[in-house]
Amino acid sequence: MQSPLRHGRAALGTTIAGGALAALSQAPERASRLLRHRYPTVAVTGMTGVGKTRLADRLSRRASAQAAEQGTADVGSAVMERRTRRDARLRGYRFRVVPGENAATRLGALDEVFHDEPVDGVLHVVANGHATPRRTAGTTGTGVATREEQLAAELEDWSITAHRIASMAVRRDRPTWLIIAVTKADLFADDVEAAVDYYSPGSGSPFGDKLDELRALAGGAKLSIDVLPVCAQGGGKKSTDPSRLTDKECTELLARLELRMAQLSGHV
Ligand SMILES: Nc1nc2c(ncn2[C@@H]2O[C@H](COP(=O)(O)OP(=O)(O)O)[C@@H](O)[C@H]2O)c(=O)[nH]1
Ligand SMILES: [Mg+2]
Repeated sequence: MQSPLRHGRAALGTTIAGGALAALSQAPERASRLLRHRYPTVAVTGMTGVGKTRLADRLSRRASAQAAEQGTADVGSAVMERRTRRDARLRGYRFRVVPGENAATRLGALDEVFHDEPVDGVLHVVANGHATPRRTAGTTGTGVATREEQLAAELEDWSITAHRIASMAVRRDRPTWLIIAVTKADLFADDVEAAVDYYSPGSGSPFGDKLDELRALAGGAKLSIDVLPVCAQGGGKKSTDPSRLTDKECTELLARLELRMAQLSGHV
């Protein structure tokens, strides 16, 4: 007669073997789930010149400041930029910077991040009307556009992106997070609160109304929305001008944004 112990062992062995086989067949799926958990994908959207590349570079600790200072950085990239942030605990983000308007590759990039390989979170970048106008080919000097024109263009750009986010959010079970990053805060240090209000749900502003629409479409439980001021480059080393932000203040804003992203991604 078989001892209960041996029987138990045999059963245990089978279970382990079965478990290992099952694990093996699920390996790719499990690996991708682990990758998504540790390195969630983040779409970085917003119109040309608002500061998407700069912000993604700061968040991924990539040194683009030098390129910008040397004048080699190209405002308004036509291709989707990919950046990965890794921290010491093997957690981070995979950023996908979607080209702004004017780029022929924009629609494909929007399809990719919101449909083909839907992202976990969205960082929509706005600049309170301080987007750097893109130069028209063949001309020199910076392009000109009033702040009102810039805000109108931002709103139009946001309408398109918001619809994509809504359709992605309704298709999935897990919630999607959205952060409106109000960047270049160093340029409007005295008006940061007013700017954040303008970009907030329920504010009654044109942008706020669009956010309310998005929330209604996606369903409140399926979409979390945060609005955070940030700046990707300091307002000056040790600014004594109270209307500008210091490098330190910018770094603090960036840290707050990073903390929120970490919370939303379950990293902390
Ligand atoms: N003052 C200031 N300028 C910024 C900031 N972020 C980006 N810029 C500048 O704005 C311009 C556009 O930035 P970029 O990241 O290329 O915009 P993108 O077209 O959205 O990728 C560049 O000249 C940047 O140096 C910021 O936080 N503060
Ligand atoms: Mg760019």
